Amino acid sequence: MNQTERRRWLIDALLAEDGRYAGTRIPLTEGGQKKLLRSLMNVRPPRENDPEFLRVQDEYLGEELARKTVVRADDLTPLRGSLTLWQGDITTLAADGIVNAANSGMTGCYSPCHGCIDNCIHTYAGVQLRHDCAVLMREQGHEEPAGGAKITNAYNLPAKYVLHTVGPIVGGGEPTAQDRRLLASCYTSCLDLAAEYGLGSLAFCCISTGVFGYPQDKAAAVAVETVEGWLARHGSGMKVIFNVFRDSDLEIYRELLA
Ligand code: AR6
Repeated sequence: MNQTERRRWLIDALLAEDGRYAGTRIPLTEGGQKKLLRSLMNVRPPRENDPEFLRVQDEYLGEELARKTVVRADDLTPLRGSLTLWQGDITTLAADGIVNAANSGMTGCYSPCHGCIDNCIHTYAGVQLRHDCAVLMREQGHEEPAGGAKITNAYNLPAKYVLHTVGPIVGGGEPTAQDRRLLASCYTSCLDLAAEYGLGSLAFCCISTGVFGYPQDKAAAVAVETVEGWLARHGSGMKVIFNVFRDSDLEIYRELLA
């Protein structure tokens, strides 16, 4: 199969899973088909996956990744100690671990083609990620509290592992002392887990500063202070990458790390 055939095969397979999709018209353009495929993946409940589906999906996502520029964490130059700053899409970063800003359900974002990092990570990792998260959540038996962390394989992403953490919901106002504690705890929980798994590099996104509305500058200050404190306390040389997406965050972190 070529890439177009794989995409059509995956769309057909996902449409066939749910009777409500009967009669869905498949767009003719590549862009339209990509959007439909991503949407179908985003809304799909976690489930055991058919090996044939996984084979085609993994070939498809592997080829999509091959068309992107992947940045290796090892090639990034730290700014201060082992603290590194990098702007870009975290799904194109080859680090030992990347941090996902998850929600308390912890099985990804179900809103079709939503612009959050959770949606992006689950889309390009593949459907195995949601299944693994669902298994972890079933074992846990309750929603994920803010400030903790869980680790899974990264499947079709260039990273080795995804660390999932739920940040505090602030909604744009002044963060409380508890919000600050919870955000700091997201960073330390991820670092603890990364150390436990022996990761040499870990990329943090700007947790809570998108949909959850933690003011960007205040969140960045917590992030840098917490990570620096943790590295010093543990005498750790782990390469920590602050992964920013927006230009405004790039400016904020540049100043903090100057
Ligand atoms: N690569 C790196 N950073 C990204 C990417 C990407 N591909 N996409 C977005 N960001 P958000 P939150 C940045 O909203 O505030 C989800 O729906 C983005 O610019 O993704 O913790 C979850 O399921 C921002 O700086 O996470 C939760 O319901 C940062 O990632 C909720 O959002 C975090 O923004 C969590 O909200």
